[in-house]
Amino acid sequence: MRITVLAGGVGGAKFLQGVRHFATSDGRSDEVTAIVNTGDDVTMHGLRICPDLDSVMYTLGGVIDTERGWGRAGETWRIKESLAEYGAEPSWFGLGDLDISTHLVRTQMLDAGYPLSDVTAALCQRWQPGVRLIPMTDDRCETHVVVEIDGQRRAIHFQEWWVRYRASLPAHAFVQVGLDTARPAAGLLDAVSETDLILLAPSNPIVSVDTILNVAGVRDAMRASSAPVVGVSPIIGGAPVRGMADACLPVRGVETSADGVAHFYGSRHGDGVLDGWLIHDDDVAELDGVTVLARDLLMSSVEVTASMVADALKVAGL
Ligand code: FO1
Repeated sequence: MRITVLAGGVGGAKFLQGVRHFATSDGRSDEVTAIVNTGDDVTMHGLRICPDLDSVMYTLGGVIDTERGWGRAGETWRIKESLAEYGAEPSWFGLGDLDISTHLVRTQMLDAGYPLSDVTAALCQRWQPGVRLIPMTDDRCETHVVVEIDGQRRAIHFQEWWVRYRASLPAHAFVQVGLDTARPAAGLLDAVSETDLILLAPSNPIVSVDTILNVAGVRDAMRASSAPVVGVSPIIGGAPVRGMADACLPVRGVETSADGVAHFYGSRHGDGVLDGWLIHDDDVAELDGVTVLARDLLMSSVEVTASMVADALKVAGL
């Protein structure tokens, strides 16, 4: 079986660990492809940084700092300290010494003309994630957030809003610079049309999953695919499992609930993408034409997360 997952960073990476476990357990040898959000990408200190791709790659490669959820385990910060001594900005964003090697290789390859999808494949040669990682686009596309600072309305990079301000500045809008001309990365549309099951990871619905869906042709390819689409709710008991999705959902008028997110993704029978929706035991959701299943959605172990994939198959009638 071929399984394609749309994913963001930390939550997406954890979910993919369970998908990979499912795909390799009980004698299975399913092929897993992850289509990863690149709207969080940014250039700092001349280096191209792809936080979601790296969180997925490091997590599946077994070298993530599990406490932070980003960057390498056993990291040191000598370069960050040295940059601070120069007064080099931004000082609010930390690049670890080990992590910088990834950004150096990526930046060199991009500068040499390789597309991000090839660069990602090359980096994955090193970490062997066991899942094919495809960035949503090879084109530059970066999420910005419209906020008010000192009475002035300004658009700042998503990383500045998320990391520097901890999403505490009220967001008026998200603007995805470059998204209107971004084309799906090589292999992406095939991974959607030539698959048996599509999963929406419990990632941030607005700045991760919807960003991927909004790359030209992706939503249409999902709606046209013969593979069922099953989403996993990132909201448990009315709050995001992790991250600060509740700072993003209201910006797009979405209620922070399993039902609100289900309606945001929409049913494939309407103008949305979902055939199935997994929600947590205590939550409720109802959407015409979408099979809803309530179960434990806390990713407490890879086995529990893998059992979500088994339930997604049931919901999809596979
Ligand atoms: N998150 C932080 O909270 N502080 C940081 O200094 C920081 C640095 C960083 C460097 C590389 C990288 O790949 C990720 C990094 N992150 C950092 C995490 C990340 O930027 C965000 O959590 C995501 O973009 C939101 O999904």
